[in-house]
Amino acid sequence: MTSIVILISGRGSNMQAIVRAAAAEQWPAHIAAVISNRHDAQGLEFAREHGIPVAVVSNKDYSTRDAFDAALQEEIERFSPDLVVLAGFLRILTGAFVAHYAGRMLNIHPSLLPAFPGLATHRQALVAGVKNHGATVHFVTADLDHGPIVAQAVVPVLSGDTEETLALRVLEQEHVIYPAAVRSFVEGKLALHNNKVWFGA
Ligand code: NHR
Ligand code: GAR
Repeated sequence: MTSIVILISGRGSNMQAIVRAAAAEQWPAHIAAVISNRHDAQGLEFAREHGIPVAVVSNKDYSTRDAFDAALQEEIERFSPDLVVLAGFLRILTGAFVAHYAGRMLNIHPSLLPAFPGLATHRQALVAGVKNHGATVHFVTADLDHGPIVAQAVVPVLSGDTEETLALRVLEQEHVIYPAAVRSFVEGKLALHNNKVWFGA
């Protein structure tokens, strides 16, 4: 059984998609905890309702990123996870934290990386005038939004799109590719070898 800890900051719809897929498809996995850096994250409610242990480590309680990441790591380690899943988690993580979870931490980013790293990706896409946009699942490395790419989904940018309509089209695809990637990891079909993505049979 692969033990998974999911980190969120808000709505948690990707977390929900993963929790639902794990149950519906009977993955050999256990969602050990959902941890948020914000007390008011909506996703915490869903986790509680589903009997998943929740915890909050508020970045506001720590004066440095190192102190916050140390506290976050301590909380995560209570659940001894094999995999840490960032699902709309909004704090940049320090090199020491990322190194501890090397090869066992995934993120979904709402753009076709390496285009539009950082925040406000849908606005960035509309400003750039790209015809296609999407989402990327990647292993997390110290280099923000530049870790080895696991999966991508492409959606068209349509005339009349706003950040909201575009975000929704991308989010629907996130809910497809993120659970699929996590499933591959728990089935031992996805790993990071020498900083390259390995897919097994
Ligand atoms: N940490 C590392 N080291 N590497 C990555 O690839 C990471 C990461 C932490 C989070 C998610 C990422 C995204 O998918 C992610 C990838 C937050 C910010 C950010 O600027 C940027 C990228 C991502 C997440 N955060 C601000 C900060 O100062 C705070 C913003 C806020 O609190 O609202 O940490 O987009
Ligand atoms: C998702 O679109 C995710 O890709 C994005 O935020 C949304 C979270 O939604 N992540 C980031 O922008 C990370 N910086 P959710 O909380 O409903 O999963």
